[in-house]
Amino acid sequence: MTAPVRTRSSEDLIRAEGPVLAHNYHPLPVVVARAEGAWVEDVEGRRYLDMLAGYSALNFGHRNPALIAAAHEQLDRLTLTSRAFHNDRLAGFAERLAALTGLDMVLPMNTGAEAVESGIKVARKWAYEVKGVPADRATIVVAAENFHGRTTTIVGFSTDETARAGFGPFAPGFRIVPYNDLAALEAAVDETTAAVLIEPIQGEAGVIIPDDGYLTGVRELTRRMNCLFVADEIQSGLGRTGRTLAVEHERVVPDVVLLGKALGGGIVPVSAVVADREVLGVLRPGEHGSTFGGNPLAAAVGTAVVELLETGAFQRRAAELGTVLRDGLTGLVGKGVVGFRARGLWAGVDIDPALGTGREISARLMNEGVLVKDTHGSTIRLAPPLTITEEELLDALSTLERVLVGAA
Ligand code: IF1
Repeated sequence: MTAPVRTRSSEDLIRAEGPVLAHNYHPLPVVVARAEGAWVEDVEGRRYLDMLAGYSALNFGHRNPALIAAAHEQLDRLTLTSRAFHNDRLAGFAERLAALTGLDMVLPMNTGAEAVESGIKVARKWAYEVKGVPADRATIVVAAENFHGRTTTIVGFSTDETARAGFGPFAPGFRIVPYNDLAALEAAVDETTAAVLIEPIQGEAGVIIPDDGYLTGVRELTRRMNCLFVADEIQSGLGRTGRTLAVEHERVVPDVVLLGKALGGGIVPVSAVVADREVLGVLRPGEHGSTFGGNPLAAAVGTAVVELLETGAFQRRAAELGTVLRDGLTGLVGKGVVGFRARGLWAGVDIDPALGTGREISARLMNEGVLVKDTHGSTIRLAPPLTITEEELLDALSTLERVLVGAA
């Protein structure tokens, strides 16, 4: 990394945002100017280990050479056509993504929320056309503490008041049940149910991993009750947990898999609904779409992402380094960590509230050169790029230990 041309300081840039940028975020006071692999560098040239990785959008690291090369090559040839015409990158992307997930068909979109919205539309259409639910009566069962995005429909079935309050009225047709509770799910599913929509691991809720058997139970229940199992793998999928999909930990195959974040290689927003033909086949021309969905640049980057995952190397790495992460966190329990949940290279770490809020701990880690993000209360989440080295990971863990000892 070469020295940045410094025109405005971090402080100045943060101050300048105030009057001109909507205040829908409260970022840590670090202004990132460049990045490579697991490292980012701020305007002043200070380096930080990125232990958030864009909420898993950067699973393959910042500026992964294979992905950057695919993007460059595509930028020099063709960037956008709209779906009014075919483009030469889309068929290959869909073929490979379908094969990677073991499902038949792909509906390309852009952001995660769009994939969720698209999954909801497809599930409802399936309910009316295939299951025979009376018009406009379809219901979708979701879990409490879910996070599926920020659109009006999606925040309407959130249980987080900060995400919801002030944005109603909300779309009807959703039932909320406790997560990880098969009996509650069974009680909520009936002949109107189009789908059960859940995260296989709840990210925003604090990396909540359901009990063994929950996903299998959801699969059996949805099959028995003739409704779709829609798995939001937008954050959990594409290598993060040590498998291509988090549902693979229970060898479960959902009817619909929602993908996003890492599918765009940290370069462009790329999301997708992946499903079998009986489900995605309900869409006909004009019923759904997007100007940017399936654009050649997105398809080229997405194809390169799938190629990386086809090797299995990133999933293996996440599993192997996941053991290092788990061991490291186990060693911190009782030393400022009150508990944690981890799978692969993904952990929610509950810090002793006496030591500070998650935000305060995150700020102290930032000052020590490690970037993380808090969730609710005193929980921080760790999700480094899957390309992080063992040494870097151990370094981040010892920085966490130092910060916790310093806070005690
Ligand atoms: C923000 C959280 C992470 C997601 C799942 C769909 C989406 C997300 C499982 C929507 C998005 C985000 C978005 C980002 C913060 C982030 C987040 F803390 F809010 F929950 F990652 F943990 N399904 N997650 O996690 O995808 O439309 O954003 O592409 O909203 O600030 P998107």
